[in-house]
Amino acid sequence: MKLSLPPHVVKYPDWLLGVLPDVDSSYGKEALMGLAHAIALANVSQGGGPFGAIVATEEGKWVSLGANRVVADVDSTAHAEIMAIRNAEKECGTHYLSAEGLPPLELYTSCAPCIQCYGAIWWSGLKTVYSSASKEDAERVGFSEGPVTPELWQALESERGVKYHAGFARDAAALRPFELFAKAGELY
Ligand code: AZG
Ligand code: ZN
Repeated sequence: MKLSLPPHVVKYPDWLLGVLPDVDSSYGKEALMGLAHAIALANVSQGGGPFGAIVATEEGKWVSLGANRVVADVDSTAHAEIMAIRNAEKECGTHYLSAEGLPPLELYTSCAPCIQCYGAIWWSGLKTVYSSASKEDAERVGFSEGPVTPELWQALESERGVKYHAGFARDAAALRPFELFAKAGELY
């Protein structure tokens, strides 16, 4: 099992890769969340939902990107977190991101994961999750996030060892994708 860092094997559209100021750089945790916000914002202009996600190493090397493509791809599972997890697994050549030989991997998501993404995180092998905007922020513009509760996050930690940090860098940039989406996006 070999993590390819760099070069990346997953091909991304130019608009998505273009969000990264320096493809080869390491980023701090706030910067990684800033990139997730930037993906979410750019994605709205690309016909997607206001959600972005990144999988990275603890040292801040990005492994994969994800953007919500539910409407664009006609795929109810194409949430930002799931896209980032799928791409990370392709990148790492394994369906389990805690497989032997891989460094601990972290998810940065622009918004608190919905019930579907909670399930995907459960099976992914990710070690840590940082989320920024809240379930309420998403539901305010019409999304339905499902019955995700603090107890479920506790179960994820006690049974799978996943640390969850909610409300990370929930600043103006975290809310901007929802503001743009409310004016211009297609709700589903
Ligand atoms: C969503 N919530 C999150 N966090 N991410 C997505 O991609 C979503 N799509 N609908 N709700
Ligand atoms: Zn989701």
